[in-house]
Amino acid sequence: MNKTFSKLSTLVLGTALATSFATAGSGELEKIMKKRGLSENDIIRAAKTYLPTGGRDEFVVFSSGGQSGQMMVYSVPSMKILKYIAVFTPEPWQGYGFDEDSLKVLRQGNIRGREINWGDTHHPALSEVDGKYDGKWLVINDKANPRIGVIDLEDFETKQIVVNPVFKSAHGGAFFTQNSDYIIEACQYAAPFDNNYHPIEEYKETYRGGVTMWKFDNKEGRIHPEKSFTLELPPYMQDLSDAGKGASDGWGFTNSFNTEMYTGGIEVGMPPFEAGCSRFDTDFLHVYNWEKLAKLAKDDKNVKVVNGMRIIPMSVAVANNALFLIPEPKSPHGVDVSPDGEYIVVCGKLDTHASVYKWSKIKALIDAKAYAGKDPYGIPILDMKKSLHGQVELGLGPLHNQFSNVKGEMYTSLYVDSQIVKWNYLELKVLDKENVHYNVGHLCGMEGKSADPQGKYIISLNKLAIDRFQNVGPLHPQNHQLIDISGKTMDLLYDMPIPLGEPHQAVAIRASKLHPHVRYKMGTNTKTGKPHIGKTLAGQERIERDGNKVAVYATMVRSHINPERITVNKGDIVTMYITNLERAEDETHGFTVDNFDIHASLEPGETTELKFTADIEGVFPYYCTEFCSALHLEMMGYLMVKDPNKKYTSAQKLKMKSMSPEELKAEYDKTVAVNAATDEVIQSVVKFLKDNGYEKHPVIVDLVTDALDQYGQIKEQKAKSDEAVKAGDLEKAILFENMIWQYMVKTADVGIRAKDALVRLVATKQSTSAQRGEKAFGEGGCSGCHVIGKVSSGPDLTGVLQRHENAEKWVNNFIMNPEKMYKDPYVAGMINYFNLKMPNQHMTQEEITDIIEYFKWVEENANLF
Ligand code: CUK
Ligand code: CUA
Repeated sequence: MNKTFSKLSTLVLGTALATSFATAGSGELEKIMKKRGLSENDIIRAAKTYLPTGGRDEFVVFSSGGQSGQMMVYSVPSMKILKYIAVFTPEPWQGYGFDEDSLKVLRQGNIRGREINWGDTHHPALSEVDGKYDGKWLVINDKANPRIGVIDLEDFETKQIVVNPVFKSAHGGAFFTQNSDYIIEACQYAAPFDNNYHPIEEYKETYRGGVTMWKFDNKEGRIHPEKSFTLELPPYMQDLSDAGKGASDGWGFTNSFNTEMYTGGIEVGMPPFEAGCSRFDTDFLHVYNWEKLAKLAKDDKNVKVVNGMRIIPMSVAVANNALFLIPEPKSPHGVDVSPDGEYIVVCGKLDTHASVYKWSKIKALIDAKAYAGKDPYGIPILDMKKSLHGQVELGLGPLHNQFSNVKGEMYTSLYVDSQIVKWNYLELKVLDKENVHYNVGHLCGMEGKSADPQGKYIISLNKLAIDRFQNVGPLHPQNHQLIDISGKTMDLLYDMPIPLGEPHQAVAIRASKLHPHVRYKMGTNTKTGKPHIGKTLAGQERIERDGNKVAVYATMVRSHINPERITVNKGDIVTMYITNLERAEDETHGFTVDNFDIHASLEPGETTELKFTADIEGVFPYYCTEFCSALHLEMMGYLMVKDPNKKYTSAQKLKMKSMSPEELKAEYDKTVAVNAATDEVIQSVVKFLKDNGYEKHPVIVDLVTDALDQYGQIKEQKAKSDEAVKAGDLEKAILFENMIWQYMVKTADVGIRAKDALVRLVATKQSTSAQRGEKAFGEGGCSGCHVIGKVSSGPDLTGVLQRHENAEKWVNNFIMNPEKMYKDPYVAGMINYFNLKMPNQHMTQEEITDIIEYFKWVEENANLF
């Protein structure tokens, strides 16, 4: 009832808004709405999510990439996908796994000597200080191969992968403790800790669950496996976890879904796993004091070491009052700790309720040793009722939770109902429900699992898309839906197909908390952050040979690779160290040698190592794979592999007609003249930049510095050219003059980019009317003869409002009825000069008014044209 009313009021408001737009916009908005069948609410939703060109969003989301083994970065509310981050799977664009340095990171994820080239990522987590995101590190688990990847948010690159040596899968991670001291990872599928065969009949005796507490250094951003430990747990299929915070800091919570310890066996006539796993009414929430366990783990007498992992046996944890169980509704999924750490919410996916546990009640039972019993492994059980704050019926298939900025308010996904439910966990009542499409798993609030949730939006991470998008074959994308939660009731704003893998969970952070850099210190190994052993500066390029090992120290800068020819013997092992010498933002070069399955992406300042065996004979072009400048295609060289055991006969030299000295002289003069003309253009751009105070804008200064860098190379080339002229070698001089031209083109390329950027920064803002006027000017036919800032087939209109008495009226009348003014002496003069009559473009009065507004804007910014 409430909801219908509010939706109705949005509609009314929407109509009013659209009407006012429509009046202002000469009915254009109305026309578009009609043509595209859009409702007023659609327009409001579009406005809430639209990001004008060049704009920035408020939040950045890091989403798991599911079976792709990668991560996805997008921004909210516009839902623009910004990047895929390579983590567990080779990724060619970033060169991940195709250059030696990233391959080293990828291969840290080998398991028992085997290469693993994919991952099943589920739960990303952001590093925290006092339970709040600090924007420094991002980690994610791989369920299929028990691993955690660590990503540096300074450059959004994976820096470390650690393998859990005792788990065989890892689902219940990654979750940071509130000051990022540890990362929680629970195993899910119980299995023996060792690597031996154990018959399934000995499941209860030899299969184990567990929680690994990975020690994390928040300064350096690395996991330290030697300082980490694992808490042994019964084979209950531990599912998700969360770290306590505030009141419950120092504790961890992990739920489970097979306390029956059922082991299936369809093939021997047993009912399937799913039947036996959900026989009991309750499973167990595991509650453990990780802070105490961390201290215990330091002492050898408390641990047994398996595959190098320090394991605290259940008996030790129990003897030290550090491990407890509480019944929870059967087959739960999410367990989530409230922002203040006082409430722990568990959703049973086979139960319609959410159970809200209260930490102070749990703690009191623990302190009083008031146990309701013990499980078969001797772990004390706390009474469920006495631990609960209460339960609420939410709907079918509640899974995961997120908190909002309003105290007591939270959001839960309902898998079976395909809904998001908003409810109050303090007052235990449901507030609102919103349909999603379809079957939501996790949901993502803005910093919604931190101690400082921001509210505003919820993203529903739906498993299915069914009918929502263009059919792209039987494998559908998933569907992330953005929901506005700023009002009393929720409103679904936007659908985003996910073209990568099933993203189980995503985390969102305020964009203002992220400070990634745009370039590296020259010669950096980006995977270690230290200077690369192959760092090569300009002038240090070389090829070194040691037996059959060839080391190439190369550089890349617009638009050449140095060296440009590499000749090796078949069978040589070639190592290439390449440094991108650029300082300019976004001047990435890519590098590959055709047919050798290697690729690197070199960001400004980065050095990378590439390695291959030249095991096939032939000629192989290598080239830059990023369109980095106007001379990008020319950024190439040749790898020539010759067989040392073969005799090669040289090809017959072609007799080419050589140029006469006069022809050479003519070409030389022409090249020099072209350079002089190009230089004039450059100088005019430089003058424009200086006149408009470019030094005041750091982004432009960067571009200008880069342009002048290129320009600075010309002197040396000119000297070489002059030297060649003196030596009588005009052919060589022409080549050097051409090189000068290349540098000029590159200078102009960046210079003009700087000019355009500067114009945008310094021009006054266009009014909506002027914007429409510019459009009408372009579409109405005016631009066919008039170019602003230039005389073309018609006069330049800059200053047109200065040229006439009562100019606005004059221009208005002239556009409206040009024929009537052909006799006006000024107009007659123009007709005579251009040999053209201004035609009647049949503009409306509104369009003409807008065009005059545009002319005013042109006039204000006349110096920029
Ligand atoms: S899980 Cu997939 S919907 Cu791995 Cu967190 Cu719940
Ligand atoms: Cu460098 Cu293309």
